Amino acid sequence: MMKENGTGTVRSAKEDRYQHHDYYQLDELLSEDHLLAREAVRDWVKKEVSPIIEDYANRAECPHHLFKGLAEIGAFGPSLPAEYGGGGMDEIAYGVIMQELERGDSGIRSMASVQGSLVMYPIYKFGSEAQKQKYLPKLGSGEYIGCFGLTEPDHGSNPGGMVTNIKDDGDAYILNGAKMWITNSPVADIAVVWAKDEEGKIRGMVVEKDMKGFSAPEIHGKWSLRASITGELVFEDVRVPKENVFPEIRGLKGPLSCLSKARYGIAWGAIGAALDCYDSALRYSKEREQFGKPIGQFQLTQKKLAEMITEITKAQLLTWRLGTLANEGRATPAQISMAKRNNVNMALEIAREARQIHGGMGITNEYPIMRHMMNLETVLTYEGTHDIHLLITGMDVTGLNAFK
Ligand code: TGC
Ligand code: FAD
Repeated sequence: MMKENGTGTVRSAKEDRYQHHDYYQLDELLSEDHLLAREAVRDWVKKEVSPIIEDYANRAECPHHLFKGLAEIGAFGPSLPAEYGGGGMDEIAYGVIMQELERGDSGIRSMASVQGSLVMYPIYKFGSEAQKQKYLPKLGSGEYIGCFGLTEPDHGSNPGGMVTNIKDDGDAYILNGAKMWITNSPVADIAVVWAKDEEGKIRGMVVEKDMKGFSAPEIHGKWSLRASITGELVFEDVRVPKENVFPEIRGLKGPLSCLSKARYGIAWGAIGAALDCYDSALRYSKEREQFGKPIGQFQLTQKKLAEMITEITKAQLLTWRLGTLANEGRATPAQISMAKRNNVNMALEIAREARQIHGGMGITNEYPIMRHMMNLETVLTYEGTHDIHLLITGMDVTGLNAFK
């Protein structure tokens, strides 16, 4: 769809003209399966996400109807075993899928991150066989929506201080407390919840939406991640059967190991948002004319674009290597922190530069830039803030802990 704006011809971003950018021919490092998975997700995003996402973000509404489609393209737990509802692929396939989803919108990638890495993964990793059989197939097929409750109103960066708690009551535990900022909670069928037992040890459990005393009110007023629904989890004497509690895992390493899985996906995903901003800015710089020539001919515009593709290429290399380490089971939490922090910050800076290249048009929803930029403010904060990940790297290289 062409649009005349009086000073030249500019295309509407709702017609998704995205083309992949691979400056260092890194696609040669991907397998046929990775490329096929990526293409399938890219096609799906162009068909199902791009035409509607600006409207949903504008109305601050979550396109729930995409859950089934996400399941069909294998976006839930791509690297989890197929017999447990996952995709049976490797960690790089998981990464390229997250990248394509976030190229569409961080909120769509969030849907997949939470479902696959924060709900299916802990049930797969820590659940009893009965819990796996009961929940994983329904989560993998999108029949159930899940959410992950770790953050509390007074305990965000420091989840170890949580006050949500369980007390033994025969064949059940009585759960009390509240969780805050929980992606998908108002629409979730089940919540993976982390709470302290009477010894102060963190335990994980599956809470079902119909359990008495459990509610999940929506949080309104977000300027970021507007096409994703966020809410609280409130527990008032909720009776959680013991069979719903993960049998073995104790301590913060339970939820933190789920976060490692999701942070890895975000490291890949953020590159998708950066690529979309770069792609739009590059095209705009060739189509938009000022002073009688395309703005892409000005050195200052070229500097912006050259630095963008340089940073994207560095992030692609970092993340590909992280993926090979993850495939070998050797990616450390600190390495994942470095990639999450670097890539999200890189994407946010690229969004800001891309907005400048689009001039005034960059602030409108004719282009995806402001939506990505606002989304990335959340991505910079959730799954561990920018500064928390810096301190994780600092701790890793010095051996000295800034948190204690
Ligand atoms: P600390 O004493 O360092 O560690 C406790 C235990 O956990 C182990 N551990 C990890 N294990 C696996 N993966 C990781 N990434 C791990 N990090 C630490 C650690 O070895 C230890 O094990 P053990 O056996 O000795 O008990 O814990 P700490 O209390 O000092 O906290 C450290 C800190 C600050 C790094 C941690 O609390 C942290 O990462 N804070 C950030 C919180 C966060 O990321 N929250 C995210 C909430 S979920 C979310 O945002 C979802 S958004 C979803 C979406 O929409 O996409
Ligand atoms: P705080 O921890 O209060 O941090 C405020 C500031 O203080 C930050 O800049 C932080 O870096 C800084 N700070 C804190 N401690 C230190 C320190 N030791 N040294 C230096 N600086 C420090 N959580 C879930 O459990 N499940 C979800 O599904 C989920 N989804 C989310 C969706 C959205 C849209 C958002 C915004 C958040 C979501 N979160 C979720 C919560 C998210 O993980 C937290 O917001 C995040 O961990 C930060 O916690 P906080 O907001 O309480 O900030």
